[in-house]
Amino acid sequence: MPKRALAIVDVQNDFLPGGALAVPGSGEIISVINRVQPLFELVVATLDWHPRDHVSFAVNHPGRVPGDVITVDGQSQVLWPVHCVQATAGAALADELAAGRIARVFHKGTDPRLDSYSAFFDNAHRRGTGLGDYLKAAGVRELFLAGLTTEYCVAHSARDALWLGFQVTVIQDACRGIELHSGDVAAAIENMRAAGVRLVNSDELT
Ligand code: VGL
Ligand code: ZN
Repeated sequence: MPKRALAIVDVQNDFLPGGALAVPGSGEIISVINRVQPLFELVVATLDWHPRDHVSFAVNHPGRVPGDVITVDGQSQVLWPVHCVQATAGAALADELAAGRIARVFHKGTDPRLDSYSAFFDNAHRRGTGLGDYLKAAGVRELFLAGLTTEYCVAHSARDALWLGFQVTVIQDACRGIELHSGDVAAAIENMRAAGVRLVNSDELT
């Protein structure tokens, strides 16, 4: 049987209720993620891990507000509130997330000039996080994704994982989206499905 891994994407305080970039319903996914972790031979996690001068923070662009979209070095960049600043409480994994089975944590979004939604590569596909090589070295063929946010980090990670040759499944009830614009989450799910991502609910997993 090919080895199955679960990647827990960005389940960090700033994306949870009360956080700097709180994602609606995000508190509900933690118990789901904790419940499914034992079904996987390997569990990894990612952390959005930005320097304070990060390009994605609206405050670093005078006159801009969160939700604005700008172009930086040819890359389209959505602007966000300050979130997941390296080594702050907001960037820490959620307290209630069971962390004992997480074999390794991968950091992303660390380049001040370039954002990284995907767990594998920055948005310009210039540098890898090490996750792809790590999973391949561990013999992983199937990657399952859970976490935040459905239409940004989960969707971009799913796309890159397919590109790297993994079979990819998104556990839908273990993810939540920002829905900056209404319909964004549904569109991301349809794009993933069309690209070859399998979408399941946690109760379908064995
Ligand atoms: C994310 C917006 C900004 C995510 C990260 O984890 O989906 N979204 N930074
Ligand atoms: Zn971010």
